[in-house]
Amino acid sequence: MQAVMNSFRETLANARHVLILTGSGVSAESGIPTFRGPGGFWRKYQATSLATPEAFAANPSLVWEFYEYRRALVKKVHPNEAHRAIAEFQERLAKKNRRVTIVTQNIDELHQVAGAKNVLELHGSLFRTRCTKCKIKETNHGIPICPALAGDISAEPNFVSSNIPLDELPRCSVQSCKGLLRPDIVWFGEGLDSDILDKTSEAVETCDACLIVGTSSIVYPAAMFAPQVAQRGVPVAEFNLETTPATREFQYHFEGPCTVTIPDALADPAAAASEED
Ligand code: BV8
Ligand code: ZN
Repeated sequence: MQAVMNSFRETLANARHVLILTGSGVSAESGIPTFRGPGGFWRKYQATSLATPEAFAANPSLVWEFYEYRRALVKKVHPNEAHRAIAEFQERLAKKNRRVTIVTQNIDELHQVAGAKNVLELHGSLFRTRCTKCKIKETNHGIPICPALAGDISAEPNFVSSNIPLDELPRCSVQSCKGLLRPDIVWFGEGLDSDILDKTSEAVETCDACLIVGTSSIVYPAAMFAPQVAQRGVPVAEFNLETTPATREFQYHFEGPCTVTIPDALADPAAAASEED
């Protein structure tokens, strides 16, 4: 294993533009449940059944309770060794005029909290809202996001919904609008932001090394990018607890918790060399 890791580290040492794609597995050890692990449920719902425009239209209170629960949870946790190693790697390469593009499926902003720059959020963020009426997008880190969503939001399986009246859910701050806000998050069946997709495609086309970290590679179009890099003949390394439907596409697969494997892969060769002296 170490010889294989050394060969991948060698690839990174010469790379001019590294693409790092992450999924919920990179935040798992910070205490945020992944989608397909045991934590993929909230109350009696599959997370993915609430992450849809239909669910929001049918019961906006329930969907806001789901997202406020996750906003409050994320505010209580911290980036882990994998987030930090990725941010430090990006900073170190930037000093040598080499690029590291970070593309995440996560909406927890933990890469940014760890210091990563220009993170491309394929599926949006828990801390941005979009007005369903005037479409204005606003950053919002407030907990609770509105008085009606204050207090401990239950995750108890039998707790159905607080049925918060529409006018007490988050509303647009534009006086003449006051429209109902939604999380600025890409739900199933919704298109991704075209500017984010363009920047991601540019990185897929131009990178000369790629890491894919903590994703089951099930959700599209996010699952398509790393295989596209591999098809260009560029080395791709998958970091996961297990193999995935995409593993066979990649040159490397490093099995284990990413808080162990990612710091090992991204460690500064100069620091390692000076330690040996
Ligand atoms: C679109 C925000 C069209 C919401 C998310 C049938 C076939 C193929 C595709 C489809 C289909 N039916 C429908 C589709 C399309 C659909 C899709 O792909 N569905 C899947 C389920 C089949 N995609 C869409 O709907 C997308 N939009 O196609 O629109 C369109 C186009 C133009 C115009 C209009 C419409 C939109 C998808 C985005 C949905 N939003 N997130 C929210 O978060 O609430 S997706 C959400 O789920 C995440 O963002 C992420 O993308 C996905 C979860 O996946 P992972 O991150 O991989 O997490 P998971 O739990 O699955 O895996 C964790 C991994 O980490 C595991 O492998 C585990 O082993 C590993 N791990 C765990 N711990 C660790 C670890 N690894 C290392 N260390 C550890 N410690
Ligand atoms: Zn508005």
